[in-house]
Amino acid sequence: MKGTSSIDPASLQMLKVARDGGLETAWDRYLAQQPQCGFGELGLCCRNCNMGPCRIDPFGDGPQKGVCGATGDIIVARNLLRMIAAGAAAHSDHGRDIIETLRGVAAGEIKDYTIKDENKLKALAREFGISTEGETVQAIAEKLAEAALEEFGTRKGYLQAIDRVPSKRKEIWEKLGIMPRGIDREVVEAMHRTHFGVDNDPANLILHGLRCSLSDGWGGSLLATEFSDVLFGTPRPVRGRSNLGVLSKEAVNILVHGHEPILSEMLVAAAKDPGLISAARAKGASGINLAGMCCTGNEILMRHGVPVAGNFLQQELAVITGALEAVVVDVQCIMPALGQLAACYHTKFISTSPKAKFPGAIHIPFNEHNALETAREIIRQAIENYPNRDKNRVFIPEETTAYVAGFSVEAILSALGGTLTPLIEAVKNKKIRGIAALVGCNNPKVTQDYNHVNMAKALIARDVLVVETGCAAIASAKAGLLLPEAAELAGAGLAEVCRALGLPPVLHMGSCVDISRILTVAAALARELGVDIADLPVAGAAPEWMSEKAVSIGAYVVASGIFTVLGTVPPVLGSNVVADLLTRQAKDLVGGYFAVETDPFKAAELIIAHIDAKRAALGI
Ligand code: CUV
Ligand code: SF4
Repeated sequence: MKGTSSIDPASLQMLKVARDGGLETAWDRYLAQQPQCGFGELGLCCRNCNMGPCRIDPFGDGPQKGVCGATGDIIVARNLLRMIAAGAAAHSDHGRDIIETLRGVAAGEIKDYTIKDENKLKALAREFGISTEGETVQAIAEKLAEAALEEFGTRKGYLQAIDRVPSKRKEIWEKLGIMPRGIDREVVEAMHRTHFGVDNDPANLILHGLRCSLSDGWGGSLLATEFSDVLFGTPRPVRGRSNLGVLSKEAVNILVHGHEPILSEMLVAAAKDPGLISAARAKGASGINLAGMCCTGNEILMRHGVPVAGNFLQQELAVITGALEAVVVDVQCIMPALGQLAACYHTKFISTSPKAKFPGAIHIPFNEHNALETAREIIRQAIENYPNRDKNRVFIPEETTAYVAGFSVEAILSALGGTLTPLIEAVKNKKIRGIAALVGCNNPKVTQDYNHVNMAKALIARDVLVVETGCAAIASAKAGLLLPEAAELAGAGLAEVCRALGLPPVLHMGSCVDISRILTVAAALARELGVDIADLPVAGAAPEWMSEKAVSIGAYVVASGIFTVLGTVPPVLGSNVVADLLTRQAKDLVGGYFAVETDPFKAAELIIAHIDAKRAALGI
């Protein structure tokens, strides 16, 4: 859908408010960037050394080599590897912060968090070969945290969670030499290889890109998920509300945006503090209303049913409601535009991470050691700010939609009665045709939520069970697809399964790091069936992706053997060699491969055709 900004009525109303008020959003800035740089779009510019910058003429009239002699193929491959490295680094550094927190809790240095899921702690400890017999929870947690931190620089050969993978998959990775070793090591090696004068073979670069991404999917992201569950609780199905209408006209509104649940969990706790609630009332507010955005929103909606105000492209729109006392952020996917925009209102833009400072933000450093007190201070500042709200400038769209989220692997298993067998049976007898994972961001190149929602609907209508994370899942929440009632939009087979189990046809499995949950289910299904992950009737898609994290995700999903459709074009089309590697040769190498399809209906057809082919090969 070209030329329209969003299919979300709340976004459309807010965009009108923005226009009327002369306020600029990402959509305006996107237009102002037109036409975007053609070299950049194709991946053909290089700034990796100061003989450059260099660019390759895609039409063949101008230079075909950089100053060093690098061809377009080399430049495109190097640029892609750097994108993967940045994405893997972001997820993995997030994972490290969670593990460090667990380590501090276990050592008694961090007092404001507790271990919420001891069963998961013990299960992980066993996975790492740590004995749990007769040990205290504290002692187990300390050893487990140490072992997990080792994963970032481990020299034991490969990452622990690789043992979750079917042996066929391991053999493929070993044969190709892409078994992920240490988590940090693969990112460092990616930066080394793309330094001037190192790796100049496109295929060799891309193979390392796959290895680096695997250290994210089966490493950093997976640890982020598992250790968040240990610390904050493993998600269970929970109901909540979504979209900008969750903001309140009467209450102190605090929006928490970013990624790491270390911050958002503590804000959830502090927002319940009776003292703070009465302080809010003393200022004339009805109470404190905490709402989430993007992935940190997903973390707290999964665990607490906290309302989610929207996905990536709604961060500015939330400010434009004029009803936010504070936007509190940590890391990732936070637009630097927020500072200037917040200054047009009474809204305080509060940054909290030493890693992420923003123009126009008030910085309140948050760390695990002073977590609750800092969370209280942040909320206090928001409360103080409430009288500054200009009621005449408040416009909150009515839109809210209920959702059910919280489908961790454990929750799915318990919905299935403890084993994967009912799911496998439903797939075998074609009530469920296959499974598609829809993940990733919004991007102003795509009408907001148009690809997400239409792809999800097209897939469930054809009996494909859809599992989601990230901003894709929030799009489905807003569209009402995360409700058991949405089974009526599903094909007869899927609808029957959903009704029997009380499940929505689209399962919200969490934040972007929680794509590791999807990998874990896929690996378990493959092991159960005695096949490789690549043999499953399963596919992935990132219909509106924008971030480098999404590039790393796409790479590890493909490297894990899963066909993946991208809904926005990655900057690789400047090289036929690289494009061919990703969309064709990858199939022979790792089983998974990419397709690019910007039309969500055609993308759904690609997935259905892939699933049907896999079913046929399995003889089901
Ligand atoms: Ni981490 S990576 S915009 S919040 S999904 Fe949302 Fe998800 Fe993309 Fe960012
Ligand atoms: Fe140019 Fe080569 Fe330097 Fe890149 S590495 S900027 S292509 S000289």
